[in-house]
Amino acid sequence: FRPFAAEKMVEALPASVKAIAVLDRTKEPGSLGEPLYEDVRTALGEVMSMDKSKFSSYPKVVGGRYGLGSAEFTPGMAKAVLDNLKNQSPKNHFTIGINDDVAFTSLDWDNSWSLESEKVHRALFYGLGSDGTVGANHNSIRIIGEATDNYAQGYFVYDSKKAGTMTTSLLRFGKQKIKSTYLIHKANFLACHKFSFLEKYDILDNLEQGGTFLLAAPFDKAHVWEQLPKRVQQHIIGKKLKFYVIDALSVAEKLGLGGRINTIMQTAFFKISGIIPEEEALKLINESIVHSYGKKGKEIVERNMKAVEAAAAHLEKVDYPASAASTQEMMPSVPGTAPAFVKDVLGEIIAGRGTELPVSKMPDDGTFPTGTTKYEKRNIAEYIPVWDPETCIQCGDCSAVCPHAVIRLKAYKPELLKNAPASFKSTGAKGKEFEGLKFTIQVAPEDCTGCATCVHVCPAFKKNEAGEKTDRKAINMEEQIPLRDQEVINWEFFLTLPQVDRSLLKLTTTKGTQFLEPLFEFSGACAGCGETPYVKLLSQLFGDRAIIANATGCSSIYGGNLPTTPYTARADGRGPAWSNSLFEDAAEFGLGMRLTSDKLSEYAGELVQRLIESKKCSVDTALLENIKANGQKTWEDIEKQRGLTDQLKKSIAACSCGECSELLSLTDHLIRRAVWVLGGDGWAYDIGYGGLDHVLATGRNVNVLVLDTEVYSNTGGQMSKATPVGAIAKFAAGGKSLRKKDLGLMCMSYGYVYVARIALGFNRTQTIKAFLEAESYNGPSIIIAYSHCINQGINMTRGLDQQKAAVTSGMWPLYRYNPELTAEGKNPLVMDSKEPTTEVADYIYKETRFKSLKEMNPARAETLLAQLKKDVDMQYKQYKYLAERPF
Ligand SMILES: Cc1ncc(C[n+]2csc(CCOP(=O)(O)OP(=O)(O)O)c2C)c(N)n1
Ligand code: SF4
Ligand code: SF4
Ligand code: SF4
Repeated sequence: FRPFAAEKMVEALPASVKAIAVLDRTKEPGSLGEPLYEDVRTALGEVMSMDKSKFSSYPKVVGGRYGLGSAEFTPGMAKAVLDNLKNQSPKNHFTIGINDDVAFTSLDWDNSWSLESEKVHRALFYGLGSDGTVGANHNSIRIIGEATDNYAQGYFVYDSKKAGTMTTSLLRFGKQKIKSTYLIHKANFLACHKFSFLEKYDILDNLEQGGTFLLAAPFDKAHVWEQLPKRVQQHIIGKKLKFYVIDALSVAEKLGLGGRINTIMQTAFFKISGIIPEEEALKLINESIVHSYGKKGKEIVERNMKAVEAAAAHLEKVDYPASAASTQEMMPSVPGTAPAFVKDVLGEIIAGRGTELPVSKMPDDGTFPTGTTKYEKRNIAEYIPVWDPETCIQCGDCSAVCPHAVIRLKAYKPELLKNAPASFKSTGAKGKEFEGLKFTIQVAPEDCTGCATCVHVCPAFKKNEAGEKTDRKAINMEEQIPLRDQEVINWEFFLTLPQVDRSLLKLTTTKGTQFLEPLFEFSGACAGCGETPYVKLLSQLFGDRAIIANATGCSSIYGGNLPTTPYTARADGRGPAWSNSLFEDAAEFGLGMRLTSDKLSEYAGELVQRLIESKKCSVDTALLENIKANGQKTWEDIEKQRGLTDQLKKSIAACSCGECSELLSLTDHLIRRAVWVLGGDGWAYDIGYGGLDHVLATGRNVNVLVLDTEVYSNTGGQMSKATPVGAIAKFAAGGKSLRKKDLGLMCMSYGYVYVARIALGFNRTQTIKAFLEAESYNGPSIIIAYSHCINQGINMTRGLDQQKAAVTSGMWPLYRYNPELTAEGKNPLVMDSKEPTTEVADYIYKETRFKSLKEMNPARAETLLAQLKKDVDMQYKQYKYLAERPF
């Protein structure tokens, strides 16, 4: 609004104006008012002082804040602002849209006050993140807007969780222009694309009397009614809704569409709503399928067209009784056992009522507790893994690859089973170190995303009576709903079992690491995400003393999206400290953490030394000497240091000398910390590269983990310098033509940076080794981790197969470059993968990002494949040469 044309603004105001309310979406604490309010007042004052005004007296002018934090601004709020102006002394510096019960600045408003026209169709669609609902509604708007004389409007609300979250599509259609720039509060059509939403969200509250309700459910019209919570039945009966059901998921699965029920639900919507004659609507949907999926290949187009036919055949109208007999109540958004803050604040935000929370409920300093994803209980999996103890070989692979830390193992004393629930499974623990112990693999049923990665990777097949291998494994996906109640009880019991003593574990093995408690759990990443297993492993190995600087990207979103965070703490409260600064400055942010931590521990060490030397207070000198002498090289040493510092805390708390008082706030800094910087390839290869390079060059002990999805994943798949030749990405619509940057090689050139390239899907032991070496190296280290991702267009259950194929085809060679080896006269570069044994084409053409280029432009795809093969060959020779160089 600046430069602000003062005279023009005043000129535009009619002479009859008596009062003005200036609304600003800004909060400028400390100023007299928000910027626009100040400019309006100054403009009026200046014009009036020049006697140029048409007003006889200075109008009343008040200012207020609205829409902060993207809060809604509704007709009811606009009315409240105008009503305020009518008062003799209107409230100034007000807020609208929040309930300010601390400074009492807010105006009251009536949410039910509506300006909606009865002639406008208002439709609400509740979808599951990444089920395609939003994309389908984009198409519906286009179809209706282009094929009819209706005006069309669409708005989409989604939170930042990548999967399993609710997306809301708000669509308006009508013959008259649509000017409503606010959400739909009462719709005449409502579709719920995920049955479990009905248990958690009171969505039918948003449907008006006589409206139409379309539900995707795993039940037919004869059985769906009895599965509904009482509140839902009451809405349907009370509002006399027209109720339709469709088992969209089964239809999609039979057609090979997985969980993508969008086309089916879109067809059902057109069939019921009658906005366009059915035959024409089906034709237009089919055309839009070609438009949307053409680039993804013929097969996907055909499957979706079959889905259109199937939808029309499977849609059923439900007749329902006159009274609600269900005994099922709606589920609370968080369990009743959750801490008060989680129930009163986080639970309300999770339930979608966050904007109704009064200001007094917000934490004074803005900090939110960690370890809160465990209260969300999202129940998004249709199927969950079920363990077969007899078949299991206890390898730990399922747990290692689970992107959501849902499947866990414990070994424990048999007597602890005394109070176990009847359905709790256990068997004898395998391995010498666990002799005499029992072993259990347990799934958190309500936190599982149903990605089936664990089942796919499980190497143990059940044998039949003849001793032949069957297609059943040691874990198998089974329907979640019938298992839920029983497994919730089993999970809760499992949590009461103690963690395995870390000193018993071989931490260089997959199995060993998987007994460690993950301190990163149930994140909102996409089901089957390739990034999160690395973050989880990091949290298992070093979480109790890690400080994490996170670049913006998927990892910052699933790492800390309000209101919950997956970073958690072990029973004694120790867990990772985590923060996200910006996209571009994560390395520098992490370096700052390192320098601060080092400075504080150096100072704490100085104080310990001073106490040793001065002998003036009663602190035990032997204790101080032990603390000083502990090099904290091993985990045991670190735990010992924790015990010693606990003793020290008690001892110095009783002393009032200057050193002791100062040391009291610094004792935690006597414990060795692991600083980790996390981010994606967009950050590390491109936008944050300058900072990353600078930080590595400082030689300080900072560990970097690059989660390389080969695109900017969080923002929908833009090309980065990590994108390989031949892959289609945003900004590389014709397939990338230039070679992937070799970030690892660039970092190796320093000679004093530890560098590793890893792929969990190919070699888990090498992955673990790289983490342990990087952390123990007293200098900068960088690990570049192949991370499969939905943006690559793959079957996410088989993401680890793609990781493996990337390595065996030579596209992603594995290595570790450890500068410490040079001191021993050895070559620092160790190759962990061999000469390519499989074809590049076999790897890439399982991914839509490469496949679609082949379909769109076969000649270019062939040229780029030839180039890719040449690059792969050269890359292998280059690494082989470096790894075999005499030292
Ligand atoms: C300076 C800046 N530019 C753009 C963005 C928007 N943005 C947020 S995350 C992201 C992509 C991150 O990609 P990447 O680093 O590869 O991580 P990934 O999401 O793949 O894990 C972008 C472009 C931003 N936050 N800051
Ligand atoms: S199905 Fe996916 S989320 Fe569930 S336990 Fe297996 S790997 Fe974890
Ligand atoms: S991957 Fe299979 S065999 Fe291995 S521990 Fe898990 S269930 Fe058992
Ligand atoms: S990295 Fe890919 S798969 Fe993982 S959360 Fe981001 S978009 Fe989803």
